[in-house]
Amino acid sequence: MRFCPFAQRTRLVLAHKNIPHETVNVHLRPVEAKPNWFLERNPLGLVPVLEKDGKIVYESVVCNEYLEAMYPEKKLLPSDPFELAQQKMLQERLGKMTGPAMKYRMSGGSEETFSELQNFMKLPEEVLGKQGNFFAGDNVGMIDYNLWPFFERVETYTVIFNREILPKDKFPRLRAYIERMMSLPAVKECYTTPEQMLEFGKSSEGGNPNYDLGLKE
Ligand SMILES: N[C@@H](CCC(=O)N[C@@H](CS)C(=O)NCC(=O)O)C(=O)O
Repeated sequence: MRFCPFAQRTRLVLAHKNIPHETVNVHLRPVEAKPNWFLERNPLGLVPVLEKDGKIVYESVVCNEYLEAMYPEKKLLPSDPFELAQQKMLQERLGKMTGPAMKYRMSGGSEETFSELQNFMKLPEEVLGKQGNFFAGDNVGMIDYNLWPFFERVETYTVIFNREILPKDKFPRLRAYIERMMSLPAVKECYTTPEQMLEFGKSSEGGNPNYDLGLKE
């Protein structure tokens, strides 16, 4: 599903590692119309799902770790066990941005939820001060690709509500980080414009998401 942040995580890793693959998109609504071939591969009925040589892997984090193990070139995870644990813990903490981000979106951009979201974003801003260029350190890592879909969506809210969430004066490191990420080929390849995201969101609210939006015939 082309607008799913979790599927995007895995698409980012496939793109980063230049792994040849075929993408099969799936309509997730109506729920009861999910195709059998999909439910047979993932009984949870969630994207992403990977299939290689008849082996099935689902859950975005599991998919990405599987890809890292199967395609070790252009490494995304540290080999030091403690460093790995630290990055995973950080990903859990920063991933919590989805809570305040969703609240902001659902409230229609209320003042209270705007402050809550901005307050949360002080955490990644502070972390970048210690980590350097990326949350993984000097180079882009798995944590960056796993979190990126959420940052991309927070940027979308700036367009939807016409109010900057991460202004340069308050969030200089995050702004530079977002630019750095946006310059990566994998991020460019998997990017959805705020306008498309907005249009997809509107179609979803009506209960009939336009999963094919932007696709050429
Ligand atoms: N924990 C899962 C979450 C995946 C997920 O929630 N995917 C959504 C699309 S963004 C989905 O497939 N939803 C199915 C549905 O809404 O029925 C992962 O990380 O892969």
